[in-house]
Amino acid sequence: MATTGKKEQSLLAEAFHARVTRTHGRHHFVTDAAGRTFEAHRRGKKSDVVVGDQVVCTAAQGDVAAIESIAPRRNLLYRSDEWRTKELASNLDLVAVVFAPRPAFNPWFVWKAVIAAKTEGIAVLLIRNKIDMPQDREVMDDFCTLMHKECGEHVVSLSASEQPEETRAILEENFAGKTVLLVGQSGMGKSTILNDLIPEANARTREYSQALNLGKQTTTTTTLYEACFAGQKSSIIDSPGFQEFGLAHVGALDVLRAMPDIARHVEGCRFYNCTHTNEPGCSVRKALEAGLISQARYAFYVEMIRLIAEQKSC
Ligand SMILES: Nc1nc2c(ncn2[C@@H]2O[C@H](COP(=O)(O)OP(=O)(O)OP(=O)(O)O)[C@@H](O)[C@H]2O)c(=O)[nH]1
Ligand SMILES: [Mg+2]
Ligand SMILES: [Zn+2]
Repeated sequence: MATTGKKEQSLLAEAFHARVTRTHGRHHFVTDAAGRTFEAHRRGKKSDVVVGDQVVCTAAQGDVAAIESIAPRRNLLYRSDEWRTKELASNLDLVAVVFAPRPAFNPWFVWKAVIAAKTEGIAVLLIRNKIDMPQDREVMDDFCTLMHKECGEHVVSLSASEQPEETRAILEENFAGKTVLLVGQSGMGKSTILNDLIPEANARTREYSQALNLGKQTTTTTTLYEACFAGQKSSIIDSPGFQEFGLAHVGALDVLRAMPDIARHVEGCRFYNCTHTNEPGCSVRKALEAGLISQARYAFYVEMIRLIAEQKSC
């Protein structure tokens, strides 16, 4: 991403609208409607800028613009634990959750990402990557069937490194006209997917075993890239992988709303405020016993509810 030259900087004298395309500590980068990219600092000491934000900038000192204000966000995807909140990106049309058999398949990560996105009202696409790998094939097949059939999620399967053309065809169709955030654990292939779709991005990718040995992700900053898919302006945001999708900010209703495979059985519970964990006369547990709900999904649900109850009692 090139910053602008001297000539264009004179244009900064006037206030202008732009979108935040990268943040790195207190250094931000914004791109205006004409596609020009500037470094920009937030006015004052605020550190509330997130990739995807629509902002108004003015010229500050030298060749750095000043972010004066942030437009109200349509949505903000974030994760959180007891102590802190980590914003991922804002104003999204789609959260694409990337998972693969290696370095490690973790269904709970995917399920949590789905809850986080749905809590913010953002659509989800599940991307099963590395279908060329033989490991855990059946487990992954069952997982995808469950997510599609029982949870109504849209799942696509691809091999970003081995079949870049097919990957591009599948994803261009799903990403056209949208601002899409790629999320997933480190090494799942997010940056490889980005490079398939936008070769100019030239994002760094790395053998995950190496990456994990070093104990850090290959991608270190969240960055938005613009593209044109199917004749429509589209954006892809690549983000650094992380291991745990903390959901300290969600409530029991958010969890249930994002889990239709459980929620469809709640009618008929004896108690109107049934948590579906241990109450008598619970129709969710009845459905579980009848084999209508996946044991793994139910165990996940119970753990989410337990964590929420634990936070409330603190
Ligand atoms: N076998 C196989 N390997 C893949 C595939 N896609 C990506 N990889 C490899 O997986 C490794 C990790 O890919 P990256 O794209 O760097 O993963 P990432 O999700 O961006 O990782 P972070 O930036 O650390 O979050 C690289 O060695 C890729 O070549 C695939 O479809 N099949
Ligand atoms: Mg990456
Ligand atoms: Zn119940």
